[in-house]
Amino acid sequence: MGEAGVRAQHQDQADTVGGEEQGMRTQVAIIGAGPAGMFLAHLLHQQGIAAVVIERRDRAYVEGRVRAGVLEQVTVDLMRKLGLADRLEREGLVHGGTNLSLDGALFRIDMAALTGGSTVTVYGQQEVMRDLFDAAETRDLSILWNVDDVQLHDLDGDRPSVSWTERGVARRLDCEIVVGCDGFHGVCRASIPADVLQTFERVYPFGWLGILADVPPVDHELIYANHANGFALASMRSPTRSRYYIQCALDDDVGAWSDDRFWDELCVRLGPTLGERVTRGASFEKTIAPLRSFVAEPMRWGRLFLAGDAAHIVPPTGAKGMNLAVSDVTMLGEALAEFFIERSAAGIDGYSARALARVWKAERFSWWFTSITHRFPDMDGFSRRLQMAELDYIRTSPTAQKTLAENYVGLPLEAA
Ligand code: RFL
Ligand code: PHB
Repeated sequence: MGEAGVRAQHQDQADTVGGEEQGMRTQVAIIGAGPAGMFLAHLLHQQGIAAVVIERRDRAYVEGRVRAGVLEQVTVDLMRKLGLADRLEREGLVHGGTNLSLDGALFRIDMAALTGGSTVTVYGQQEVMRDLFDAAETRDLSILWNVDDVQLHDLDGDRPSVSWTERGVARRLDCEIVVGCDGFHGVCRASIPADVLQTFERVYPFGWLGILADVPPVDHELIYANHANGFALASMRSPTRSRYYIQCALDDDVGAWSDDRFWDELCVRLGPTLGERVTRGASFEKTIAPLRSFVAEPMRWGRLFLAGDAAHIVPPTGAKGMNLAVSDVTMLGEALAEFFIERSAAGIDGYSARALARVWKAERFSWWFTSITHRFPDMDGFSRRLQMAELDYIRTSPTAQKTLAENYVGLPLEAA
């Protein structure tokens, strides 16, 4: 059956139930239009599988959130496969190396040389979302915005459904599969019974204060800096737009950080040589984000599948969050194609274990990279010297650099 046929069969407006509840039918209901939800919607569309995306906010809100900046090869590959990479090829900044700094002394990790040519690409999550939404309009994907009170039903049978309200009107979507792409604070994870769901968590005793400013970045690559005052990260969005972060207290108030105070502290943490090269300017974004490691297991219950931040959170140090959302839905897309096209449940049955194997490796790397670069409140001289030794070991050992590099560019998506 052609794509149009699938859509006609599954997205017909169905009956009005009880004069109020308007029902629809599709194959896959996707909750959340963040990176996980939108990449999955495009993947399913490419395979001719009908899907509806249900999002609590509007497009401007989702696209406006300043978040990830670094794409792994897995993510770049998926954008290419989906025909979404035109602007990425033109505007993305390909980085073959990254830099670490200890109390101002800088050294470079040549990721490309250490991994046989792998790189990362700096291209903001906002740009990724814009490309996903623009193409969704052109391809006529179904996205419902501004929905309230999403609830999932009958997940343990083979005819689940989703209900919500839209401008006060009750709506319902009957489907075969529900995918929870609704982020850490979404509702889907909570639909898994408490005696099935296991969660694992570390909350870090600090946050990241991040700014955006239209000034040239201090370096053409990223710099992760460990300083006695705390962590700092020099990143970018383009050759004329910088993204900087400094570690701050969890109860810090953004209002207490004037631009001058931010630039002064950033320059201290980057050290005198780099600090002198920092171009200062007015910031147009300034927010504090807490840091957390979190994993929910399993990532599937009945006909519900979790993907992205709905199932796991990493501290941003490893730049893994959005990339993990992409690797989850790449695996889930394959599994759902097997389910709908080949009528085999093998892929969906293996999804949770396959996804979690990669998730836990990214959790380990993000936790480790956070632990060697940040200042912990209870840190004594012993712990500080261990950090210094670890960074010096990385500086001097090609073996240690290789381990860091292969994790940073992203581990391969192993076969199912
Ligand atoms: P998202 O992006 O949170 O999207 C979830 C969507 O679901 C909607 N939603 C609901 N819709 C309907 N009904 C409900 N009840 C709903 N509840 C929620 C939400 O409105 C939202 O639109 O999750 P997703 O798709 O899993 O994507 C995850 C990524 O956004 C996240 O992991 C990254 O931003 C993390 N991250 C980074 N990731 C990287 O790969 N590289 C980076 O360099 C990187 N840097 C970062 C980051 C995250 C940061 N912050 C602020 C947390 C830097 C920072 C500072
Ligand atoms: C970013 O540019 O926002 C960014 C880069 C690297 C990270 C985290 C965030 O590890």
